[in-house]
Amino acid sequence: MTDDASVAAFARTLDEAARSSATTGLLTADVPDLTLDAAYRVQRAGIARRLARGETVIGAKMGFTSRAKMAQMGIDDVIWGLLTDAMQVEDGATLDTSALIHPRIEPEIAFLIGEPLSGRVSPAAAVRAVAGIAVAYEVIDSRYADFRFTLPDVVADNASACAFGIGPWHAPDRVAGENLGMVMEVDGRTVATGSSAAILGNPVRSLAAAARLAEGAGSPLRPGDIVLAGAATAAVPLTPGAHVRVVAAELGRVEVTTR
Ligand code: OOG
Ligand code: MG
Repeated sequence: MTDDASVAAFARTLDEAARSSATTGLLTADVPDLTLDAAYRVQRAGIARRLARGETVIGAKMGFTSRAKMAQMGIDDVIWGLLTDAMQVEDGATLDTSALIHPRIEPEIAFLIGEPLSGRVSPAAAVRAVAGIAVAYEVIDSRYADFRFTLPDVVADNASACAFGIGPWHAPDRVAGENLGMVMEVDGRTVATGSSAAILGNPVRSLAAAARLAEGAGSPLRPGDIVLAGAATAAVPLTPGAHVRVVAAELGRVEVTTR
């Protein structure tokens, strides 16, 4: 049952779970044959609820673009979710985690789109649409218990999107973005290390995948949009009172403190 009314009801359930800091049951427990297509309709209906509250879409996030994430979550299909302005945390700012369910943080590479981008493009063509590249972190907070879900469930839940922060932008011609060493530290202790090459071999491949998903969704990436290419390592739990720093070779660092 994935008529418009069910899609809207699922979107509402997930949205209310996020807003009340409570997990909700898997959609596939109700609808075992929930298609990916229906799941993306639920995702868009959830975003429409945010837009109705005054938020704006400012880009997209890619999911399961690294083996580390595929292995951690047991899913190996590349997906996307949408980012809104309310999810962005200024570099160095404090994030209040008290209203979150069970947040995790992961190190990412972000792209700033300079030219409209959509459709089946080569990674080289995707790079030509890029105005900037930066180190980033993403805070994910699944609305399902224990971060356990199937592919359609996590797609419907906007790919667990919750919050993100971006370091200083760099010109893409100066930094290629492939094979940059990455480190995530919590309170000065290294909790994850990896390389941007963990993201589909090169994060620009993730950007090309985003262009393909943008075409499927009928919403091309626009100049000024941000694309999070996906985590380079597994995610780690994010607790209150933590200071997290993500560093990428050549791109500098981005930081967040939690309370
Ligand atoms: C889904 C989101 C995956 C990534 O970077 O691979 C993701 C999840 O892990 O809950 O954001
Ligand atoms: Mg991520």
